[in-house]
Amino acid sequence: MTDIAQNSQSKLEALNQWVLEVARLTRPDRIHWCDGSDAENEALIQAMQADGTLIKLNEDTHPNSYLHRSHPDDVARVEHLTFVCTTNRDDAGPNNHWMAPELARQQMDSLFEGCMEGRTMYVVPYCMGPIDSPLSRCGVEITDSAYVVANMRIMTRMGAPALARIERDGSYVKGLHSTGDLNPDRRFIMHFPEELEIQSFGSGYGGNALLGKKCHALRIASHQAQSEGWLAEHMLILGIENPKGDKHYIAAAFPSACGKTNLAMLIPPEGYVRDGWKITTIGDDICWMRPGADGRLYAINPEAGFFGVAPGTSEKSNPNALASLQRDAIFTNVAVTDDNQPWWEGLDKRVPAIDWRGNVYDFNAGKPAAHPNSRFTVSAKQCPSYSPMAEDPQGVPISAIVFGGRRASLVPLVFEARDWTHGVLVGAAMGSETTAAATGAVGVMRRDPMAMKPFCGYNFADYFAHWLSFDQANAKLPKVFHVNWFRKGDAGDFLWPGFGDNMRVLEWMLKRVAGEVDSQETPIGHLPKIEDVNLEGVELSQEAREKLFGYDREGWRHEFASIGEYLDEYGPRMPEALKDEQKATARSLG
Ligand code: SAT
Ligand code: MN
Repeated sequence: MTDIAQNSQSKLEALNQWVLEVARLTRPDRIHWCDGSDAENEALIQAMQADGTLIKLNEDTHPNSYLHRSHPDDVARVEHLTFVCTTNRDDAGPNNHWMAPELARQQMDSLFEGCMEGRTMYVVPYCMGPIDSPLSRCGVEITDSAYVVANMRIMTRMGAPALARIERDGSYVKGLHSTGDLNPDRRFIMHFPEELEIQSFGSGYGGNALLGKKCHALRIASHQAQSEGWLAEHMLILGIENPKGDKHYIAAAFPSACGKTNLAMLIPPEGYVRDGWKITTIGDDICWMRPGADGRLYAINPEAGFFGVAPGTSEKSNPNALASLQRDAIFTNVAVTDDNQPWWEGLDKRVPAIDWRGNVYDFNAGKPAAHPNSRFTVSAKQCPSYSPMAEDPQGVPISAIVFGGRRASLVPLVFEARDWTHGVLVGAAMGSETTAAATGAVGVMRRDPMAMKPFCGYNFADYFAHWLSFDQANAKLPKVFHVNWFRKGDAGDFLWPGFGDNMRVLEWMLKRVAGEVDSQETPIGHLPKIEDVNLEGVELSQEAREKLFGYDREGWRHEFASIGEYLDEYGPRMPEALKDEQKATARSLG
């Protein structure tokens, strides 16, 4: 045996040892190493149909597609049960729930003890990002849920190629998951960023259970990125091509269920399509980026699929998503029609027969038929706008970074940050009204810096310092913008049409990137001159024009006082440069 072969064998040996150790603790009946093959997937789907985990949908309208109904108490991420377990509490920061690693391990060991008796333990090797990209990172998820395996196969590069890369790299994130008994009182999502480990117990749902997604690609990866000089962000990535054929890429951060998937798959308004504008999709949720040799930031989408919010997805709001969902999809907690097609609020005018819990749907009860956080899981390759550049190992160069929240009042349609430091403040100060993607009250305004509040694996003060550190002499950083598609008028109606018309805002950003238009200078940043935004074909009331393109000094004065208080919550760790930026803006607001 050559040295290299010995070496690689010993790398997998460590993985074998860990798998056996977990098996000793959890006592499964069987261990299955997933290779990601079609045959394996078919067998899993068969077994899940037999035990009721999956229900086959209408084969004529939705070939090879299935419905999964999760436990009614297990329908969203559980932020209050999600912990970052660093040795020092301050390293996790006030933005995370913290538990001492030793205590967390003890607690999790007692939950995992014997939990897989009678079950199969699946070993799922996966790669986040294109298999051959230097920006990609691997993980192994051990789980007792076949539903998780089927979803991981769509959401990541899962199976044999990932295992081969793990053998080459020698390092990977260890994730251990069990649905346990789905008791919300025995549910925890623990992260050990210093050891690259995740332990999740008691939930089978989305971000709690598909460990490659929020747990690895955001919480663990953000921590890893801080020490390795890159960024792991809650951002979509889209490509935009103008009629001259120039291509730009934009990364945009919005909280969960605020339209990232819709923006990533945007279809431009008619006039734009006629003129030759094109939008392509690289990713809809997560972006890993790092500076390239030319000083620009290069980004990859670590995921291979979409785990999108179903309600509101329609032919009008997102035809590309709908087209992606016509086959080979897994639906979770949607309703079904009488001919067994998946259905959700906002899809069309049909009335479904069965609600998301599996009960006969009572239209008169006034409750939604699909759960507000019901989801579809589908391969990104099925999306008509999916870009082949998403497979490029080098990633795509980012021209603009966009931050956005759901703000009914105050925040205008779009503004541009003065420079990188101001841009970091704009991201740090992001606020948004909460959505159904996490359990808890919906519609409450909270600070959600860079849409990372639930996902940053370390102290936000250090995270902002890390962002600031990219401003180097040779850096060619993207311009930073803030948008708000959700501004409401006095009558409570949305003032901006959104969806495809958001293209008009993206076009203005590109004009700014190219230096083609100037702007209105205000203390909060550069606002567009309304004549520089193409509004041909959109009807905007006087109120809409004023609120979308104006700024309310008095309101912003209050906002900046509240931003200052927010930054102070992080104490002396908060970078001075960011506090200075906040103070300077507050001063210029008078
Ligand atoms: O549940 S997930 O975290 O996977 C989806 C989301 O909340 O964005
Ligand atoms: Mn998300």
